[in-house]
Amino acid sequence: MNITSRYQAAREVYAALGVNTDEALKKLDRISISIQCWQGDDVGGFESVGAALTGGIQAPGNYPGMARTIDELRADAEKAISLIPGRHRFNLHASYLDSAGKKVDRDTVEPKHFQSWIDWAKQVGMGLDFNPTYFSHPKAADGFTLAHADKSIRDFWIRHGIQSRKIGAEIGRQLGSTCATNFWMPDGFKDIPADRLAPRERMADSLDQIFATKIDPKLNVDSVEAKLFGIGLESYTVGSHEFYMGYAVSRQTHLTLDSGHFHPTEVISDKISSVLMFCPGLVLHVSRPVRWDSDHVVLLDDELQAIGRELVRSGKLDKVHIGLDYFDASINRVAAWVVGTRNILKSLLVAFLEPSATLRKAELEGDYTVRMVLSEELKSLPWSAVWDYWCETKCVPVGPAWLDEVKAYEKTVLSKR
Ligand code: RNT
Ligand code: ZN
Repeated sequence: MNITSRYQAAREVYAALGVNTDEALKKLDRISISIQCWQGDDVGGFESVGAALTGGIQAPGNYPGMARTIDELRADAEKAISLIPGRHRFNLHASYLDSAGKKVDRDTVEPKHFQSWIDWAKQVGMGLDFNPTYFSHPKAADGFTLAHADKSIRDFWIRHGIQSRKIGAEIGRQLGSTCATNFWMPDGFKDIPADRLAPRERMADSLDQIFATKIDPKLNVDSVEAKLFGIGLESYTVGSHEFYMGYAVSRQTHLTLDSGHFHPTEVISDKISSVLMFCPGLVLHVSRPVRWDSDHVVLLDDELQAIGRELVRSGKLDKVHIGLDYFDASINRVAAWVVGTRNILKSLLVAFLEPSATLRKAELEGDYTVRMVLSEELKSLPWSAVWDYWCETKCVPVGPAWLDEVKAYEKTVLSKR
């Protein structure tokens, strides 16, 4: 059976449950995933002084072919997006600036250092998102940035935050698409602090200074990202979940939920509805923790499907910026981008194909048997026929065929690096 006939058969199966597959695909068409630049080069970036990766994050592995220049990273990203259905976004870190070889410190980054990225984004038809970089820098070497006890170091990082929002706003203006600027600071202690409060007060004060200037939310929205702990910062992280939930709600910023930033059995899927009730918007860093915040490639596992369902069921997708955050250096980096992005899209498709009204009705009527049995039956419905059809209509390879293209690219391009 060809792809279209398989799709037509699947359409009937879903129609019998009251689900319109054409409508589901229209909704999927509107989804943009923010693809993390840092998967392409193991969070290296392009500052002229190459600093080691710090901040309690790691990209273990040494798979050959890592992008070493901006041109290589863009070429790799273009290869990846050619294999991903739909129109997406690219998520930049400040350390990926294009300063034409000149040393530009973090507190003096400007929109002009990202102009070539904006031009590239226009050319490939993607939106951009942004992140100030509060790690891999001498002024972050002792584990503190915006919460540092030394005012001069705090001020340096405050200037970085202020500049980063200007870059975000300029990106949003030139591309005509809101830039989500995400603030994650690693600040914390390896060992038990004597004072848990003062660094948090300093962090809130620094952020207040950074966010003091209002920016049109059509151009740029600010988000803050919490974390449980980082490597070498096991005892105390200033920006914990409670800290940022409180901060984001009281200041009405967006909140970023990263799947790897909670206790090992704690999941972000259950947090989405609450954040959407109290914050103006939500940024997701979809990742996959394996025993710790290991940033493994996103797989189509139970939690990813739960995230997809919660996003769709919320009815507030317009308030959510879905981004990916993993960096695996042990496999082909282009393949890592493609498989993770296709997986989050698959999870959203499955969610769009859910007969949610029927499930809610069963729940309201107390018929938990129907709720459970129907949910189980949905797992084996032919959603993959709908997915394949979508890939074909978007002119990207169907099924595992995309891997052949990545392998050919590895042979002709990556292996020559
Ligand atoms: C670190 C955070 C942060 C980074 C990126 C590179 O734990 O998840 O979002 O991964 O900014
Ligand atoms: Zn993250």
